[in-house]
Amino acid sequence: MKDSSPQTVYLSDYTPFGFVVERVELTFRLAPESTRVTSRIRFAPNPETTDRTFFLHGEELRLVSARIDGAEVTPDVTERGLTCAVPDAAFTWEAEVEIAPAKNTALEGLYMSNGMYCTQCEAEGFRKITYYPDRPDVMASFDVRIESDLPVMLSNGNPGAAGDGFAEWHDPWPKPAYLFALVAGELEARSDTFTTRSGTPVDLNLWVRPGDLPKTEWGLEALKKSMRWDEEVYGREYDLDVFNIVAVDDFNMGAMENKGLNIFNSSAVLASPDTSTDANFERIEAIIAHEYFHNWTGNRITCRDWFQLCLKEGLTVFRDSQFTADMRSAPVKRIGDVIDLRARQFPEDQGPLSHPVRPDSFQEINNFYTATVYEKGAEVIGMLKRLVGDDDYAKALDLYFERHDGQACTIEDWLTVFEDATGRDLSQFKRWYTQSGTPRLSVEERYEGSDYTLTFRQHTPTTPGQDEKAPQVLPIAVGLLSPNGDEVVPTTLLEMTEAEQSFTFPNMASRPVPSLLRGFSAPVVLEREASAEQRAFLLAHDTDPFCRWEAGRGLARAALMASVTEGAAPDVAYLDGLRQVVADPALDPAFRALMLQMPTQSELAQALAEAGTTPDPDAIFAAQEALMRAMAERWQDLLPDLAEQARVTQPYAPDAAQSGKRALGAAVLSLQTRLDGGTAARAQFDSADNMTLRLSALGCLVRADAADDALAAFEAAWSHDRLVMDKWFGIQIMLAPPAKAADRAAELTGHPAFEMTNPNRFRAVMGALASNHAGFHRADGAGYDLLAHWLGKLDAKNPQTAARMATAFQTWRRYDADRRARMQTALRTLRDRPGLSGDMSEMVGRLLG
Ligand code: 0A1
Ligand code: ZN
Repeated sequence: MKDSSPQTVYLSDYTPFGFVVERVELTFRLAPESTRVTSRIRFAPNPETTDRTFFLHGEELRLVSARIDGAEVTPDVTERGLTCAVPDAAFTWEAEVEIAPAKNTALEGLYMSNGMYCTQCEAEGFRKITYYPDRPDVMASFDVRIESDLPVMLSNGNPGAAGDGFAEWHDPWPKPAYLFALVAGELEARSDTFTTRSGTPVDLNLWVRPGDLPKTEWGLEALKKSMRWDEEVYGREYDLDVFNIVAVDDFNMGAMENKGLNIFNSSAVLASPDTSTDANFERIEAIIAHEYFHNWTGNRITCRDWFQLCLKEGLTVFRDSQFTADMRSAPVKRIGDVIDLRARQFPEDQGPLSHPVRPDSFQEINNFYTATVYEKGAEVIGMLKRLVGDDDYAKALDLYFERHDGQACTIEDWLTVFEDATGRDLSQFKRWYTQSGTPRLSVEERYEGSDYTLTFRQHTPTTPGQDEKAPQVLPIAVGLLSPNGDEVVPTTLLEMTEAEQSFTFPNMASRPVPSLLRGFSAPVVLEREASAEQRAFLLAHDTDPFCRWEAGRGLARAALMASVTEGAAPDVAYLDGLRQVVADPALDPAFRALMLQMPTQSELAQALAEAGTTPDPDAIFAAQEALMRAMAERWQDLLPDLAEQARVTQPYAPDAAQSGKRALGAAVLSLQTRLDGGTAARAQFDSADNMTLRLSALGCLVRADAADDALAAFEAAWSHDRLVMDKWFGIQIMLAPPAKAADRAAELTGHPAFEMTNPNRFRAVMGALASNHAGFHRADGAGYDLLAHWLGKLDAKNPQTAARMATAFQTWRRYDADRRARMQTALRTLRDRPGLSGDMSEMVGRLLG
């Protein structure tokens, strides 16, 4: 483990490495406690610099021997790497190291999961495998030989010689070390072939432990769809003879785009109707696409340094959302993405962890795989596309691939491509990459003569380390509706560049109703004092699905806030307006299900804090329950009809049409449970023939505190399946009545199947607690103490996952003095633990500010 005083690295300090790597040859002799790795690396002086310091990263390695051009050398070895005197000209470095994959619980570098060997090298895991310049701008082709008695041995690139006890792999595409991968184990594959549009056949394999083969069909289909889509939409073809995917049970993140050998968290690739929900199927399709798309946006063109992470991640998330929009419903995908952005990125950008999409300093890069880099990074690309238009976006992307293939690039390179392809000056737009915080946008309307004028003001509150904020380029998509509901001005893109700016629409016969920020055209908080009538009007008439949904969401938020702050009764006008939309059989059931989804308790807490009211988690929970109950009571006559509309009669398929119906059905069942205490939910639980229906019913029962029998039956039926048991652990905490959530989580840490070293299981318990808003924020601090205690324990074994989960505390400043003090104490106790990791120490330090 690294020491707890990591150093801060600055973007402005970038310098190239003094050597280029011409070739890497690696041999692995696998053994759980003592794997031997020998490396033979050809270095040559880098003509771009005169600095010839020869420093190779290396951590937790036992150096057995080192040679330069065949002669033994004795390098200077520290905890972080080695230095050595080297010749002035090209030379060959050879080293042998010993590592212990079986002892690696951090899941970075080479480790073991269920008896199989696997690797995770992004961002800085390769240095735990051998000594190497472990930085993304050092790219090389790799030859790998694996020796073991395991039947399957895989690495990047194309297969070479293989025989009894060994397998060789050759990757012709120069790559940084973070894309290196190795897998060995008793695995079986579902296989297929994909023929690229230029006619080259590619062998596809999805490798799993033998019992998991029935869960591989969906993943492989998703891979083929992704390969075809990238050819059709971006003109990108695959570039090796094989594409291997491996499912691994112990994995810190969702998946990893290693060249030609993607490694997946089994939860992000394995699916079957009986064990996975519709949401799981959709997520798997998206993650397979995401990792596959990285082959061009990340692998063929990579990042110069880790500050440029959004170069590959923002673009690849943007590409995978386009893919999902094409495969499923574009408006439903967009609304889902906005819900997610507001739930995860907005709190980050408005709290102590706020950082620019391209950070300019960090201590531990693992802590910067954030919603800001990924999701806001994707929003920035969406804005760029909106501003330049679809054709110029396509031109710019073609130029990007042509100009930078095989290179390690920066955000400057990316923006220059857009400037060159479109003739636009993007210097102001670049602020989206360098300025942190969520811009707030307010608007005033004026109607004079026949001129209708919208005046916008933008302002970004200060964020840690950034006191001054400059105006950003905001693409604001606007439509105007006449009072009778007709659209009089179709979607028009206003380009705002000033702190305050007006846009006039002449010749308006009557005062229109504006539909603002259509499609959520910029990731801002729209501060708009729309009246309930205006919102209800937009809910009924807006042609833009996002704005229509947003109008309903705004009404729900206002009703809930009034209930929390003034004890107002549930807003009947809102319920009746919503009913019109929800009952409309012409509308997509998935869209109607989204309309029925209430603002989250955390979102309400944020909105209250912004309005100057200290949020009370119990009051928020109670208000939400009261509104749902009122809705259920007022719509009693409608619910059976809605349930019928949501019924699927065909055999199960995880497609958009069926999933939409089941999502609507789940929302209806949740209302029904408020009326019958769980009778309908129990009936659905018992008769369900797929996991989506079973789990939504179980969730209703848990929320009604009537799930004991169902939970026992579920456990008895599924104790053999880890992924299903993660659902079982999670749901009974996530949806537990708030007073019980922390106790339930504590109790489940004593369950024989609770394994803290498995990130999925740890998240199923502790992540679920953090997501039960009122449960986590229980007034006596039990939720805080439990989470902090377990984060401390996990930190000693797996700092990366532990530190990520500490983000649950990022909103601590919102709450009342008592809760604040309890959260601070929990964080300080965590901070003061002996041997705290660098990851966690950076995180807690930033959280406490
Ligand atoms: N690059 C992968 C996810 C990933 C990110 C960070 C990791 O370790 C710090 C590992 C994997 C992706 O975007 O899918
Ligand atoms: Zn990615």
